[in-house]
Order: sequence, then C-alpha cells, then structure tokens
Amino acid sequence: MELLKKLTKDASGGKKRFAVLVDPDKSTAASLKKLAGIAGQAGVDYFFFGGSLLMRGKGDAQIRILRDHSDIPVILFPGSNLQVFPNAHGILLLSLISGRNPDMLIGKHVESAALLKASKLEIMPTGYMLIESGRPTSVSYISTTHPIPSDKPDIAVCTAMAGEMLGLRLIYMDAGSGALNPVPAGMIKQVKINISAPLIVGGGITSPEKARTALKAGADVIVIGNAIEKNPKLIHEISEEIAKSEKRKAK
Ligand code: 1GP
Repeated sequence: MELLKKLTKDASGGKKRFAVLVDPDKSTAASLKKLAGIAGQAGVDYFFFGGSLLMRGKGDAQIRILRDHSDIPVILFPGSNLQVFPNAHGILLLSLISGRNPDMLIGKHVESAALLKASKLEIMPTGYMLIESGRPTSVSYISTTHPIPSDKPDIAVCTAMAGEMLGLRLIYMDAGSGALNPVPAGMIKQVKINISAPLIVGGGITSPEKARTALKAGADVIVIGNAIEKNPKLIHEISEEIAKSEKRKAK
C-alpha cells in the first residue's frame, strides 16, 4: 500500500506508529546494519532519513544498507534539497509552516520540483511545525525561523489547521533534534482534536515515559533519533510502549 494511504488509514484506525530518525552524518555502514537488525526485530514502522547538514554521510549508499538489511520503508526527512536520494521509498515534502521564511515554505520546493517529479519517490506533502523546546535547535538556526512558543497551543492549532486546509496531508510537530523538552502534551492534544491529518511528533523523546505521553496526547507517529543513537536497545522499549498504547486503545 502507498505510504501516505497507509499512514492515513492507520491514524484513523487509532494505530500508533514508530519512526526511527537516521542522521546520515552520525551513521556508518556498521551502525546502520546493526540498527536495521534491531529495528526489524522490534517492529519499527519507518526509517526517517535526514539531518540538518550533510557533511560526511553518503545518503544513497546508506539507504541501500538499510534496505538490504530490513523491510522497513525509508522516508526522506530532508534538511535541504541536497538530501533528495532517489533510492528511498518516499519523501516528507516539508513546508515549514510555523515559520515565515519563503524559501522553506515554497522556494526549495520549486528548486527541487523537476527532480522530485522525475524520481519514483512517493511525495508526502507535510506541514512542518517547529515548537520551542528550551534552547535554539539546528533547524531554527538553519531555517532562520522562530519556533511556535510552547505555551501557545492556539497558535499551533491554527497553524496546523491552515496547513491542512491548504492541502498538506501530514502534520509534523517537532521540538527539534536533541530538544531539551519535547512538544508539550497539551499542545499535541489540542492540535490532534482540530485536524484529521495524521499527526507526527518528534524531538526530545528520550524515554518510554516521554513516548507514552506523546502517544496518549494524540501523536499518531512518534519519531526518535538522538536517544536511539545513544542507546539502540531503547528501540525495543519504545516498541513495547507502542504495543501497550494499542492495547489501551482496544480496551
Ligand atoms: C528531530 O523529530 C526528530 O527532527 C527527532 O528528534 O533526535 O531529539 O529524537 P530527536
């Protein structure tokens, strides 16, 4: 099934999903093989692939390793248009709707449009919202945008609603990689009840407890990068958390 269709069907059926963020600059062939093995065993649903910079990572080769060593779909989560690797399964085509930088709202998309159209990547139009998380993050610095203040859920709700009304098919609330504080539960809850698009939440989720909080608040997909780089075994604990939240839902 197409990725977007499946994400939408799962979210509307209350099925929670788990994405592991792979930063090409922090990965080696050996770390990717190991990660693919653990993630495959634990039932991870997606690899999101991308980072703010591309300094050392060899994207195509790294994606090939992930695909050769697991059946988990690889979805690009590009930090720039240098990160369009055609051997992934799909791409989150991010419009940074929390910011007012025209380049991030539409400019980069125009530059990449012909390349994307010619690729076989499944295009997943995504409203990307940065949420303030206690300190400046790489994304806010690189994108030169202000995140939405964490105590202003109404701004987050209206931003997500506007993104959905513009036709974006996924909403991604991100505290930023390595965030001190994850997206507040109250804000996730408010956004979730005001949109019907699947809601992806990431940034600063470092423990099963934080994952549970985001899932209970209404995240359909949780994304974890840093904490898993530090401790790949956390993948199993988070997968168990996803399974528990499914059971809670079934009761
Ligand atoms: C960042 O949402 C992702 O864009 C994941 O963040 O690395 O903090 O888990 P972490």
